[in-house]
Amino acid sequence: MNIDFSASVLIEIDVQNDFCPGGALAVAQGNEVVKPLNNLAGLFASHSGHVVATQDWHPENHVSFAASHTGKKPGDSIDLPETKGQLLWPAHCVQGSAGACFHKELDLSPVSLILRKGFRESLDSYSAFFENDQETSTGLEGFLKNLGIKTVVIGGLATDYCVLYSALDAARLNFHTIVLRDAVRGVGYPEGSIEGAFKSLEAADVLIFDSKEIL
Ligand code: VGL
Ligand code: ZN
Repeated sequence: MNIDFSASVLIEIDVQNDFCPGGALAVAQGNEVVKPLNNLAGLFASHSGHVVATQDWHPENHVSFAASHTGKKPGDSIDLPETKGQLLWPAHCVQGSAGACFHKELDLSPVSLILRKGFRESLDSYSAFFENDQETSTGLEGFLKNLGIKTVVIGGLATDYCVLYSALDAARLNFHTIVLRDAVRGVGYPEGSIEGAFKSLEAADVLIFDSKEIL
């Protein structure tokens, strides 16, 4: 796969302690995305200078936390004014907490932009581009288009939530979009969600590659 690195960005989604083993919303082998992402980040930084890292960044009483709703537990879902069927999670990535910090081995030196999302109390954000109302922009589209970026390469956590929705939005916004199979791991809830995510990505013409294939 020949990528024009000068017009490409690597987006590292939510490589945070709470999504790694031992964290509040642990993704199995979540820590294993760090190595392939570090390997690629240096390459992107030296060619285009563009590596973005996103950080899930919730207030303590965030609407996506089961504990914010009486009688609800993680895994339940509720209808919100802007988001029907919002899944509820254990409290995670609380602003300023250790769980919200990036995995300590994630190399942040090549990262040019750290983008925080999900920081409004009553709105969740899976995608790096739009919050879950699918209208409120994070500003990332404008940032990338201003830089002349044409290709978006995505890795990180979790395959079936923030990676999935970020990649679907990137494709919809007409970026050439690639998800790195070896640099993503998924939550796997509800059952089949990871396989379902790969199917949705393929249906949206998102390419799925091994990081080796673009090195
Ligand atoms: C995520 C669930 C809740 C993710 C974030 O990063 O995929 N998943 N918040
Ligand atoms: Zn979250």
